[in-house]
Amino acid sequence: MMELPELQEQIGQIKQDLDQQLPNLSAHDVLESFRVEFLGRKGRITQLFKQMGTLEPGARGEAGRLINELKDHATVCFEERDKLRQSEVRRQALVADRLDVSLPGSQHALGCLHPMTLVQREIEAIFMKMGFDVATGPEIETEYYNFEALNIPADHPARADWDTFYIEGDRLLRPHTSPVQIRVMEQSEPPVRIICPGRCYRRDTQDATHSPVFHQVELLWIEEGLSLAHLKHVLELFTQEFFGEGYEMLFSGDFFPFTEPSVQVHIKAPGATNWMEIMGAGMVDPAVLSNVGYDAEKYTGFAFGLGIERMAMLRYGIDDIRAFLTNDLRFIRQFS
Ligand code: FA5
Repeated sequence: MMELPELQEQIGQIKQDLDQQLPNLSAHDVLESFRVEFLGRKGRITQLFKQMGTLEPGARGEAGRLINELKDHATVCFEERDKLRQSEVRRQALVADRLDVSLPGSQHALGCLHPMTLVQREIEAIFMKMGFDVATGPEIETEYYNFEALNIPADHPARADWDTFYIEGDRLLRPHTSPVQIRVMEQSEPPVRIICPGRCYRRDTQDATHSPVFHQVELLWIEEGLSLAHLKHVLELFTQEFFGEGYEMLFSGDFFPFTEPSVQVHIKAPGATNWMEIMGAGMVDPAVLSNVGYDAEKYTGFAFGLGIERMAMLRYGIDDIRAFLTNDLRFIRQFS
């Protein structure tokens, strides 16, 4: 039979050993051997519980209370140290992962928009503010939309005015944006108020003001009661807004099979001596209105097609259209 004081002595010894180890319990393996030594299945505290059976029954209650107290103490010590260890592991991971924000970052080269895109967007914004919608059409067109519907039959000499790239059959690369007018009118009833920006192709010899690939913006307004005065007013508002003060505008007579009367519009920059032809324009020919099923007695309207490159040249004082296509970043970056 064991006496209670003997067990109390053992408890005191175990507590002393346990407390001695506390300052060193930081690493995982030390903590683990602490747990095994005191709290494990064969640990010293578990052994104490087993010895209770050798006590007199009257002393067992007190012994159980004392051993449980010791067990609670050991458990709390273990859990606190384990928590500290885990937060230390996390801290070390954070330190190892630390980002030095004072280091120079990696540089990403910033692109910029091509002046053609900028000018096209600006033109669109001005006309959208006036109430025009933006429409687009295919760059590969048919002879019907590019010529016939625009009142230029197959044998008409005016076809030669558009030095067209033919592909095969009746397909061609559109030399102007006017076919989009027809496509839009076929799909909608008057009033029609649209602009159509896009790329065009011509077998033009390249020089300072001509390129085989260029851009136009077409405008079309069909409604009752429109006259050449409305066309002139829209153009004045537009050039004023796009160029600002000091630019002059000149109208000269011209011929297009799809407008009657037809004009060419020329612009002169402040201080310049030369006029630059920037667009063809006119009142939409009644034959074109009839081709799309509109009542030509009731509706009138006007249209124009302007060259975006030439607008940009005038605005920025660029004297050669080829600058837009040479991909010289020093040139392109000036505009963004
Ligand atoms: C036409 O293309 C007509 N479709 C314009 C039009 C529309 C008239 C609606 C009436 C009603 P023109 O061939 O003149 O017209 O061309 C119009 C503009 O496109 C020219 O003033 C010019 O600014 C531009 N342009 C024409 N060819 C070239 C080219 N090869 N390079 C650069 N710009 C060009």
